Amino acid sequence: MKAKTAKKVLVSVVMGSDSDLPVMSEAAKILDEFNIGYELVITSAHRTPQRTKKFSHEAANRGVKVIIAGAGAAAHLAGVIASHTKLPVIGVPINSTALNGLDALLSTVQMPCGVPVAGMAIGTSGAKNAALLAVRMLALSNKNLAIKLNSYVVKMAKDVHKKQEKLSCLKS
Ligand code: RP5
Repeated sequence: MKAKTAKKVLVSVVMGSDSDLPVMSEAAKILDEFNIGYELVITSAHRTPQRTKKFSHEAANRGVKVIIAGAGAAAHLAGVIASHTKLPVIGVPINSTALNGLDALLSTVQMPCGVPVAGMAIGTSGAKNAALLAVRMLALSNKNLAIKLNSYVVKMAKDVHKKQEKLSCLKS
């Protein structure tokens, strides 16, 4: 486990394997954009169950506020982490098998009552939204972050308007 920056780590971006990194790095890019301290952690619910348990038990005490967990196949990582911590856990299903991520999606979202995981979409959209959801959670108690989040949403809407204008120019 390695801190990405000297900033205080508020978000753990966890993944089951390094093969998940191309997708999960999309979450990291969003966190960078918001200047949020995060760490990248590889641990597997199935291959390293003890490491996953230890990570989950220690995360809150280390100051982590939100955990984003991405995994493919029979993706139990987010659910197992959520069973060992009371921190909010956001699950990202990854398309890494012949089932194109449907296996991971169902494994991530179909949690039994009592152990919540916020399930995202499969793949990069899910990873990006996981980071944005973490930003929304952190923004509840961080005014500067709330302002940045507002600007992000305003820019997103402006970009849609620009696309419309571009389209209208092409048509006329
Ligand atoms: C899952 O199995 C990982 O999250 C990954 O998506 C998938 C395949 O892992 P590798 O065989 O590429 O290490 O546990």
